[in-house]
Amino acid sequence: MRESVTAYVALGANLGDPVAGVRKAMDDIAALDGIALQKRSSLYRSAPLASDGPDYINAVVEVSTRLSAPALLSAMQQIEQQAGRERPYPNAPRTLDLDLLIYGSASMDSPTLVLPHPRMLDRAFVLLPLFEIAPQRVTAAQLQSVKAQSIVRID
Ligand code: PH2
Ligand code: MG
Ligand code: MG
Repeated sequence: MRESVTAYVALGANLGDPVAGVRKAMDDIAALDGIALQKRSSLYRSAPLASDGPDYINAVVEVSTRLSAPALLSAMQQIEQQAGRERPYPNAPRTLDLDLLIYGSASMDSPTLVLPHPRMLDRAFVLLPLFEIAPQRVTAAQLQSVKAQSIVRID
């Protein structure tokens, strides 16, 4: 069996009750077989970036798991589906988005999964919550590069 791997998942929602949706998704991740939830960031509110609709609520969690990266992704997609996720067009508003950011030291580029997440460094709504729970994973220069994006920590 493979060693346990530390992974980071970004949560985002801007439809329905996004605060409740993100909190429930954290609980759903914690309840999964084969995944141990290690850390949850605060929740953050920000305007849609290259998307539309209401403000987003975002957060990041740290998990440890013996699941493979594709199996972890698939488990996250099942939770998105249970939350009523629809994909009418790219970057559409959503009830729940769960993105695999980092899986151990894995670097991969398949049609279904790119690691680390290719856009994570462009997004304050990923870097700030990631920095909160895993400061060793984010550099000062990376934080500096998203400083112009307005984002509020809400709890
Ligand atoms: N997710 C996107 C596109 N834009 N903007 C915010 N503020 N938060 C998000 O989670 C987000 C976004 C694509 O997944
Ligand atoms: Mg996303
Ligand atoms: Mg996604």
